Amino acid sequence: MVILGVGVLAVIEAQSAFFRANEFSSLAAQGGYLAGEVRERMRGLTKHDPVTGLFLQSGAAVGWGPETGETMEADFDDIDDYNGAIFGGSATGARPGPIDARGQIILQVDFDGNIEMNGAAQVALRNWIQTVEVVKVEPTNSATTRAPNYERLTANSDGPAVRVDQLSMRVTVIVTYQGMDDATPREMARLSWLVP
Ligand SMILES: [Ca+2]
Repeated sequence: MVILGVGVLAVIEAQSAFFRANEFSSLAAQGGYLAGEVRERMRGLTKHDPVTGLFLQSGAAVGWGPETGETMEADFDDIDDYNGAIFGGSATGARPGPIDARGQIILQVDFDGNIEMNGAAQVALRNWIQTVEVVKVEPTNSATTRAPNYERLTANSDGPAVRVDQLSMRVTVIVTYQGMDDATPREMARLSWLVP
């Protein structure tokens, strides 16, 4: 009886471990997909606003983040607009999401392929959040981050002269998942790239 008991336990344990590993790999794949969608969405954008750019006024950076009137994600037209953007979830300041490469909200679909509805409204994909971080970095050393208003008018040991809008940018998309059994969000994907 003892041996049988151990055997059954072992089988249950093995199945549980398989389920966890399987769950993790499918969540990681989904996380990677959601991160890639944001990168696709941001592909081809200029670093700073195509009309007003990024400039200094009394030492402060003007043009970092969305410009006046750029309230919806669909209005975002440069990379710095996305800094701090959250797509999905209910945190303060969060936008509808998660979003795909066209900026459309990804919908919750059941096993039969039907879009879940809440009355007449389509329900967005649950439990997933995309967060975007944008920082300025040194063109010759992307590990060195700089404040939005940083510029260097003459070359020195830090590098060549760069005006406020001439630094490189590092964009990071962090994708988290929080299922019913998760006390806190789990980071499932983190995708970073440089914009020279
Ligand atoms: Ca803009």
